[in-house]
Amino acid sequence: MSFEEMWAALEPVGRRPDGGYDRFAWTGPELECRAWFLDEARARDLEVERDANGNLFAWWLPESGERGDAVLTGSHLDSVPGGGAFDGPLGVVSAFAAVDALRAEGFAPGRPVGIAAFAEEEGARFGVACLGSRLLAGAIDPARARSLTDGDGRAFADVVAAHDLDPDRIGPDEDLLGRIGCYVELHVEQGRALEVPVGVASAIIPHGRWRLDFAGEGNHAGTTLLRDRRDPMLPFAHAVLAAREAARRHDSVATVGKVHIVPGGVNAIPSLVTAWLDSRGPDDAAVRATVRDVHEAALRAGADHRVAVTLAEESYTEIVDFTTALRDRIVTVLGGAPVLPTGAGHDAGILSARVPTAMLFVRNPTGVSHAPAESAERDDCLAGVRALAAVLKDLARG
Ligand code: HGY
Ligand code: MN
Ligand code: MN
Ligand code: MN
Repeated sequence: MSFEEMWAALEPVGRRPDGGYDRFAWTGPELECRAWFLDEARARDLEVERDANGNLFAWWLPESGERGDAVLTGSHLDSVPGGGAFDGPLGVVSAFAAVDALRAEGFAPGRPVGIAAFAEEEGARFGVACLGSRLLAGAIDPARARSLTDGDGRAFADVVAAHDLDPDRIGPDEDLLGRIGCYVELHVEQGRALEVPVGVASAIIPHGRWRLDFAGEGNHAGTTLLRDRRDPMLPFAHAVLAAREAARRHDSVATVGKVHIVPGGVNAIPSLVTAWLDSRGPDDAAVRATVRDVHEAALRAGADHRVAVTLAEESYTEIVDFTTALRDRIVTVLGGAPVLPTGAGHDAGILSARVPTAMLFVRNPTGVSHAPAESAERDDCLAGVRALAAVLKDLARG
């Protein structure tokens, strides 16, 4: 099956009328994407593996049957709410297409070649980004992961159990990690820096997510005098504006989103507002100073309105400098390529703490991501497949 045919099969899954995607971990559309992955793997006689965390792997084993020192590629199949078509799936479809291209030219790998689809990379259902790769790499406490809940209050432990995974076995898999020699992830560019079809990642900037809770007093919107109100929306609003000010001050980027207003009626003052702060920047100091300023502004406004404000760090990723030797080798294989950092988090960023890791980017003409306008031209996608195939061939030689 060609790249175009695979893309055509996957593209409609979970697409909303506005062109965005809702592929949340272990929900209908994402389960359909998982089934697609397994079908594509079996159609190629690749050996399928699902780890205890729900990450999927398809292995192209060498004649020798050797399973160690594998060259792993792939990405994720889940999306943010209303996300684009390419963020994640482009890396997985390109991986299958690259294996097809290598087989078509008669290449026989001396090392295993693996294709991964990591679970809950966006953290759209359980709140922690790269949850599947964090569990695999030992970058999150399994007990904490088990207790994570989705918007309906369903615990991660219960959801994975409903899909034949043992919640007590989630966590680092040293055997699997020990079999991975390196990981190369192809991903659509999330920005508009690339002026040629394919680039190579230098780094992922530091980034994290914090949860803000604003606890006031629910009351009637019509009969409660201003002086009697403890409206959590006010300190929340201060936090939103403070995020932009702090980002400007510290040369970072900060976003307040995923807002949950309880109870949410138009004629009731809410009792609780929960929001998530996403802060990213050139270094840890900038990221944390941004969060500090937002928190202080929210606390000040909270005091003015007798609203309790709490801040909790949900996930944090230090700067990821991709493995220079691997990166330089890839640039050489490609005959030269632009090398650029990214402000987006990736499973590659998590795995880089455990195995040599690199990323390829495919040009995105709109530069938009995490939204329906996310795009990549067909010719650039095929250039990405050719680049990935060349890199896998170079790395997987015996
Ligand atoms: O949030 C991110 O940066 C990534 O797209 N998961
Ligand atoms: Mn994303
Ligand atoms: Mn992604
Ligand atoms: Mn009433």
